[in-house]
This record gives sequence, structure tokens and C-alpha cells, in this order.
Amino acid sequence: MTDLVLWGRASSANLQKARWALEETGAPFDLREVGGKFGGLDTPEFGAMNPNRLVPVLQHGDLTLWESHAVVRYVAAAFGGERFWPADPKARAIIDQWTDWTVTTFQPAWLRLFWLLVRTAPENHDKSAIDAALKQTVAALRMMDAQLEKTDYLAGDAFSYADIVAGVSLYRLTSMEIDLPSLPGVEAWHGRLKERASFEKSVCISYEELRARSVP
Ligand SMILES: N[C@@H](CCC(=O)N[C@@H](CS)C(=O)NCC(=O)O)C(=O)O
Repeated sequence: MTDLVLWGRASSANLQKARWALEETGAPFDLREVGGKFGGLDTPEFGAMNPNRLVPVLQHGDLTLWESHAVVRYVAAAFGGERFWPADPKARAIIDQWTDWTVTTFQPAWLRLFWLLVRTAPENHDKSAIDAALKQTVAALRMMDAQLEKTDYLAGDAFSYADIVAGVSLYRLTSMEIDLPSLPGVEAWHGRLKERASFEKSVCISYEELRARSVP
């Protein structure tokens, strides 16, 4: 029995951030699947937990928390020690910098590409929109690559919260039908993340249930 409950569907990128952070700490938690094919976001009970009606939501005793990054930071503070969110202000500032950049620049680009390619039926694919989203995604990946040629992880030589927030993109980016340029720094970083059981368990998850099908 645990009083730590994570609500959301395993195929959600935002849920994956929270799940990965929890797995990193080893804190026992229950995953209760809601959202997507599981439904349940429109009930009064879910609305009382999260008026935004999105996943993830974390419950820990009397705390109910939504917004994936707030959840990751809470998990880090409550269970992580300094494992992926150190207290040192300068180290934390660089982690926050890469995290904020991911949320404002990298994530909108790769998620748009994912929506255009996977969540839109093939007959409705918009080639020019796909090309534009791919260009933005590659520009962001090149920025990450330049950093990852210098350091093992995004915010330095230690794994951090920034790697969780950016790393949830990797399974999708490498399994979508796109041509990515050679990015040795990003590829080496992906290899390092794959060595973490928490990454494999939380992120390397089929998204086929999200794929838009052609209408026969
Ligand atoms: N800013 C929110 C966004 C959450 C969000 O967009 N969640 C999506 C899944 S990634 C969702 O709940 N979609 C509805 C559904 O799964 O049914 C966060 O970071 O937690």
C-alpha cells in the first residue's frame, strides 16, 4: 500500500516525465490509468483533482498536484535527495534554463511534428507544415547536440531534471518516419539514457493507440 498515486496514461509524454522522475527515486507508487482511451477526465471526481482536466496528476497523502513540471519538482524535492535537482543555485539555474527552453522551444516543435505525422491521418498530412515543424525540431536538436558534444547531459556532466523533460521526446523522434541529420552528441546522450531502467520503463512505450487512422 502506498499513499503515492500517479494518474494518467502511460502513452502521454507529460505523464512520462512524472513517471520517470518517480522511477528514478525508487518511491513506490500506483499508476492509475485515465485519459485517452481510458477516459475519466470528464468526471466530477477528476475535475475536483485537476480543474484543467489533463494528465498527469499526482496525489501524495493530502497533496493533489497537477502540471507535469510541478510534479517532477515535487518528486525531486520530496523523494529525490539531490539526485536530479541539486540545491546549489548555479547548478539548479542551468537545469532550469534547459528545462524552460525545452518547454518553450523544443517541446512545441517536436510535439507539433508528432501531431502532424502521427495524430493526423495520412490523407490529411500537410507536407509544408510537416517540413516547417521538422526544420524547427532539427534546429532545436542541433542546439542540444552542440551542448551534448561538451557534456554528458544537458545541464552538465550529471543527469538532471532537464534530461527528463527533454528526454521524453527521444522514443518518438527516433521511431517516427522522419530523416534526422547525424547528431553525435544527441545520439550518445540517448545511449546514456537508455542505460537507465527508469527511462526504458517510462518512455519507451508504444504510441500506436494515439495514431490517427485513415477513414476506409
Ligand atoms: N501543461 C500540462 C499539459 C498536460 C497535457 O497536455 N496532458 C495531455 C496528455 S500529454 C492530456 O491530458 N490529454 C488528454 C488525454 O490524455 O485524454 C502538463 O505539463 O502537465
